[in-house]
Order: sequence, then C-alpha cells, then structure tokens
Amino acid sequence: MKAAEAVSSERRAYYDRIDAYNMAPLWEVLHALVTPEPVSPVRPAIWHYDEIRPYLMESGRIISAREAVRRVLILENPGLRGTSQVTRSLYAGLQLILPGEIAPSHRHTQSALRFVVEGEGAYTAVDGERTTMHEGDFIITPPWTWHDHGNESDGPMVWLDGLDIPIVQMLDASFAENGNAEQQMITRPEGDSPTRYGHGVLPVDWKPGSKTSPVFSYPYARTRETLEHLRKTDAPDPCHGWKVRYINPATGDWAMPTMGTFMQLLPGGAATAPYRSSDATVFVAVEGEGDSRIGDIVFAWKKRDVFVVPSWTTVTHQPKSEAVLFSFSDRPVQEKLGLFREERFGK
Ligand code: GTQ
Repeated sequence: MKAAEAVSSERRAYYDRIDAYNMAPLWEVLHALVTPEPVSPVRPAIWHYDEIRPYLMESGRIISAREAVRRVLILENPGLRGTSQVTRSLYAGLQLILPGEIAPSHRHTQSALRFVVEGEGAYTAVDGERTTMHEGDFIITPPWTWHDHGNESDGPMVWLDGLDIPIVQMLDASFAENGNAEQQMITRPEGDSPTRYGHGVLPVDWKPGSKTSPVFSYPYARTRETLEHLRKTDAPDPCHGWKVRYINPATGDWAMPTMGTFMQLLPGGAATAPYRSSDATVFVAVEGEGDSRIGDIVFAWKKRDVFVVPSWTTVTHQPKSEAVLFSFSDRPVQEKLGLFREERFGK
C-alpha cells in the first residue's frame, strides 16, 4: 500500500474510477508480479518428530480413523498458516492409523505419496491391490484410483502424506468421491504391480493407462541397496552425496506427474556444497542425524524429522555421520513447463 499512498491524487482518482469496472493499473504492481528471482512467503521450517509425536498419538484418542476419514495432522508452513500448504504447491501431513482401524475407500484427482515414518505391517490398497508398509517405503496413490488404508498390525502406523492439493486447487480441478464400501475389493495379489512392472520387463502389448508409474510401491530395502552400491562405486556428488530419483520404469519419467521424489545418502563428515533450486522441497530424515543450513537458519534434524527448504534458498547439509534423506518437490511440473532452475556453488 505504501506505493499506492505515494501516487498523486490525480492517479488515485483515476484508479478509483477504473476500479468500478474491475480494472487495476499494472504499473503499480508489476515489480511484485514479475520478480527478478523467486520471492516467496514460504519459510524454512522443521517438525521434530519427538516433539509432535505425542500430539499425533493424542489425535488417536480424539477421533477414530473411520470418523476422520483421514486422521492427519497437516504440516503447515509457518509462512502459510491457514492454507493447508507446506509449500505453495504442496501439501504434507502425518497420518496415524491405529491397530484394527480402517481409513475408508475414496478417490480424488489429487496425487498422493505416502512415505512410511513409523511402524510396520499396515497396508494401503490401491486399485484392487494391497501393499504392506515398512519404514522408509515410498508408496503412490495415482489420481482417481480407489484407495483405503488399514492397520492389521499391533502397533501404531504413521506415514507422511504428500499431495499436490495446492496445484489442483490453483487449477480448480478437484474431483472426489467416496466408495460404496469402506474397503475396496481386492482383485490382485500383493506384489502384483512391482513384479509385473518393476523387473525391467513389461507385458508385451502394455500401454500406459495413466501418467503415473504402474509400480506404486518402492520398498526402502531396494532403494537403500542402490544407494549403498553407489557409495561403494562412485564418488559422492558435492551438493547431493549419492542421490537418486524415483522413476516410472515404463517411461523413465518421474514416478508421479506432479511430484518428484528423491532419496539421498549423505557421506559423514563434511558439509555438502551449497545448492539452490526453484523447487521448494520437503525433506524427511530416514537415517542418521545432522544439521542443515537453509538460508540463514540452521536446523538440527534426526531420523523422522521433516523440514522444508523454500524455493531458491541455498541449502547445505552436514550430517554427523552417514545419513539418508527422502525428499519431494514440484520439480516435474517446473521441468515440464520449462521453469526449473538450479544453481551449484563452489564445487
Ligand atoms: O489418504 O487420501 O493427508 O485424501 C489428505 C487428503 C491424505 C488420503 C491426506 C487425502 C489423503
């Protein structure tokens, strides 16, 4: 408003007259619309799992998974409170399912990823196939696929939900419906899609039915094996350590059309070289502990903590010893629109 106050009374009177016709002068706002580099309300943020876990468990006494439909504590960026956004394009939340509970079947146009944070043995069912969840697994719910979750194990199960809710919201393209039954019919054996599509072969006449990977479960054990192999054979990247991206094996493209997902192994000792990119990124610590400097702020993290690096904010990671980080961002969207930029400093 400062700029507006400085304008002459002649201009202000003119702005008032055109206002009645739902018009506004570009020259008063151009600098804020078209910035020389990203200017974001998103702030670096961290959720320490030790601190928030008691509240998550308390949610289990306040409401059932059935009543809540999805019993989730939304992780809201402190710069975006009230918007259900962890970055401007992404949603994140921690979902709790207690033994014996069911999160009923529904489907929606938003893509979802599950990153398993705590617990063992609950399942998510996607399009007639169940997947048992283990810590560190990355599991996909493609748009418009029926999905329900359940916990037949004897402990609480917690995973991070990552969804493209703000992207779908911006496009006004949200559609959703509830299933007729709480749990969908299981029509394929467990392991069907990873075996069918994830072994370097495809059924000969198979054609993609969607833009999402036909493999919807990426077990941690296999990703970890790749990272360990890279560690033994390759020098670490100065900015990333040993870092892989999850792919759709049928196309080599990202596993999901709107969200890029990554896992990286950071060598112990030295800090990574400074790096920044235009995709605000949500990280989950999977193994180890360390510090990350994000802009001017240093966060100390350990296993299960979640932290956010805003767009175009320089980050360095300094693990205490070897550590593993999972992360996700809107990079596939930015790449497809020709918007993605990154910058490496020093090395
Ligand atoms: O599991 O379908 O955290 O629809 C938010 C919206 C989870 C889900 C969320 C959802 C889901």
